[in-house]
Amino acid sequence: MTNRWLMIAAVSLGALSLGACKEKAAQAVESHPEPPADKPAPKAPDPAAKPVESAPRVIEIASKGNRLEFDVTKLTMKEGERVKLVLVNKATLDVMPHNWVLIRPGTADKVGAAGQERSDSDYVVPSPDVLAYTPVAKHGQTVEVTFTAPAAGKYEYICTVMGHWITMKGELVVE
Ligand SMILES: [Cu+2]
Repeated sequence: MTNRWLMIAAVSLGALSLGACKEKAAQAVESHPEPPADKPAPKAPDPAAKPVESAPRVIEIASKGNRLEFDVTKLTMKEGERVKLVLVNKATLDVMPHNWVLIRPGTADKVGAAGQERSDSDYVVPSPDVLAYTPVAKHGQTVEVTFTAPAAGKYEYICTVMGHWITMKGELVVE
């Protein structure tokens, strides 16, 4: 009998101490949370770093709904200025793709005629008359081109898609 009681006592004690151990372990985890993952300290700006080239000025221009016109027909830039020209095609018809092509003055017919059927190359045939151009934007799409404004003077911009340049045009003045 005595032995049996001892055994029961021992087993109970074991169970108790096991439970206590588990509790302790749980407490240990709670009171000693994982150290935070190593995060690199935020870098202070390096005074010796080269100045970042300033962001280009963003100029937005759009088609006038389904009309063959730009909503802005006169732009002004400063010579040497970096510009990001953003073209939004607001047409709702899928037969109305557009682009924005900056050209030397007086070359609209020449550049327009050269590119009007060239759907394979954004309706543009590069030449010295073409100073900058966006890819073609389908209806609802937005395209852009970043370039440096040319020497002071007057320029023209047109859409060269399928004859649009007859009415889809504007003037750029570079000061
Ligand atoms: Cu167009």
